[in-house]
Amino acid sequence: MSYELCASMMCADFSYLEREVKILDAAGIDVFHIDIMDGRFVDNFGVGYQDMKVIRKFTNKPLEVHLMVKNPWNYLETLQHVGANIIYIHPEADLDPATTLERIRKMGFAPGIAINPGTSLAYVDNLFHWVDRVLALCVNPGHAGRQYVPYAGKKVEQLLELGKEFNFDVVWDGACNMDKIEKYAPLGVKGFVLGTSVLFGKNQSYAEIIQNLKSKVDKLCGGI
Ligand code: S6P
Ligand code: MG
Repeated sequence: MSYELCASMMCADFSYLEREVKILDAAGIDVFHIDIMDGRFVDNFGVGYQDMKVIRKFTNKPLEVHLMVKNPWNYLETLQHVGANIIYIHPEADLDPATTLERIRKMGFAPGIAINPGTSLAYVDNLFHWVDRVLALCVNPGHAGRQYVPYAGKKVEQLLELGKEFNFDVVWDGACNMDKIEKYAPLGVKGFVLGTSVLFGKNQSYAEIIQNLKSKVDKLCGGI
């Protein structure tokens, strides 16, 4: 069972962005997670295009973009120029999310949807046909360091079942700590977005944290 550790770049130290990217890359991060916000869909501004260009310049690993914006269609062309590989949209932020997801795939990105704690699976069920990945928000969106929403784990388990039926991967975003990874990696969650809960602002180096995490999870997932 393979899994991906994704660094939530809005939590990085932007005074040293180049160094942060290089260290995370060398430490074994699999994917760089980029939160883009418009101050309207959520009350914050995350990573900008200019920052993404810097991240792209110093890593060849996949960049997954989590668009917390209204009308995500408007952002797609620019995202091609700044090197995105995977794009998640929030269905509530788009009048016709299926058409946007279709366009995302045609443009060569892997399409995904992000599901807020307050959005039911029933609301998005016709979109599972269109995606490669589903980002399960386990905190309310917009900020790092938010509190885990207690029913999110059950929703992730339901998504894992749906993922088998519709052939998509499930990625965990928000309040992702060691306990959550140890429990949900063996259940089949593919990606874990690592933010302030486990990776950034700690007394250990990124390399130590990532190695420790990988060795624990590898044992639980059968030694891979
Ligand atoms: C939140 C955003 C996330 C956070 C990340 C922070 O809206 O989508 O990607 O940056 O979850 O992690 P933590 O561990 O601080 O909750
Ligand atoms: Mg995110």
